[in-house]
Amino acid sequence: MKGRFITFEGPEGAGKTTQIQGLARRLEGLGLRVILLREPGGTALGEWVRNVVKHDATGEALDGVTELFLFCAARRHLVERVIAPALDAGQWVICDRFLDSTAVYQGYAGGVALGVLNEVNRLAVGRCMPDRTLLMDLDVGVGLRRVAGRASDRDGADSFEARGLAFHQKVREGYLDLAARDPKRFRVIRADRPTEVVAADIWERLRDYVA
Ligand code: Z5A
Repeated sequence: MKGRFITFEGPEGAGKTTQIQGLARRLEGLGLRVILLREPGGTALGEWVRNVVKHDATGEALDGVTELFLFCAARRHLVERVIAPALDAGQWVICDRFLDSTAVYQGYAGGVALGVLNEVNRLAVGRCMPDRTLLMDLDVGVGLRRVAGRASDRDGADSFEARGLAFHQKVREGYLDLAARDPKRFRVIRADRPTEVVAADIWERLRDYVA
C-alpha cells in the first residue's frame, strides 16, 4: 500500500497527541509502517527550534517573521531528512502540526502577511503536502483549561500557552477558515467529545485510505 502523509492540527489542548498515538497503534495493527513526528521537532534542528520558541531559550522576544523563518527552516530540514524518504519508502507519516500551524499562529493570529507566509511555507514543504489534515476543533477556553492543569505540574505555561484568549481565538478561526477553503484536504473533527468517540470519528475520516 502507498505511504500516506497525515497531519493533525488544532488549538492548544485539542487532543492531537492523544489521538495520534491511538491512530498509530491501529494502523500498525493492520501491518502498516508508521512514523510519528511532531513540529517543531523530529530532527536535532527541529528540537532546538522547539526549545527556542516555546521556552524563550535565547531570552530574547521573537517577532512573527522571525518565528516564521525558524519554523520553516526546521520544516524544510524535516521534509528533506525524514518525511520525503519515509513516504518514498511507502511508510505512513503522521505529523503533530505542520504548515497550517504556521499559517494560523504566525499569520492569522501573529499578523505576518499571508501571501509572503504562504510562499515561504511552499518552499519549505516542497512536494510533501499532506494527503489529509485532521483539524481537531475545540472551544479555546476548554483547550487552555485542559493544558493549564498540565502546565501547573511543570514550571508554568510556555510562550504559546501564555498568549491571551484573543490570540487563541484567532488561531481557531484561522484553522476553520483554512478548512473551509480546502475541504478536499481538511476534515474537521469535533474534539469536545470523549476520547474514544473522537478516535472513531478520525478512523472514519481515514477509511478511504485503509479500506
Ligand atoms: N507553532 C507555531 O506557532 N507555528 C508552527 O509552525 C508550529 C508550531 C509547527 C508547539 O507546542 C507550539 O508551537 C504550538 C504552536 C506553535 N503551541 N501552541 N499552542 P506543542 O506541540 O507543545 O503544543 P500543542 O501542539 O498545542 O500540544 P498540546 O498542548 O500538548 O495539545 P494536544 O496535543 O492537542 O493535546 P493532548 O496533549 O493530547 O491533550 C491535552 C490534555 O487534554 C491532556 O491532559 C489530555 O489527557 C486531555 N485530553 C485529550 N483528549 C481529551 C478529550 N477528548 N476529552 C478530555 N480531555 C482530553
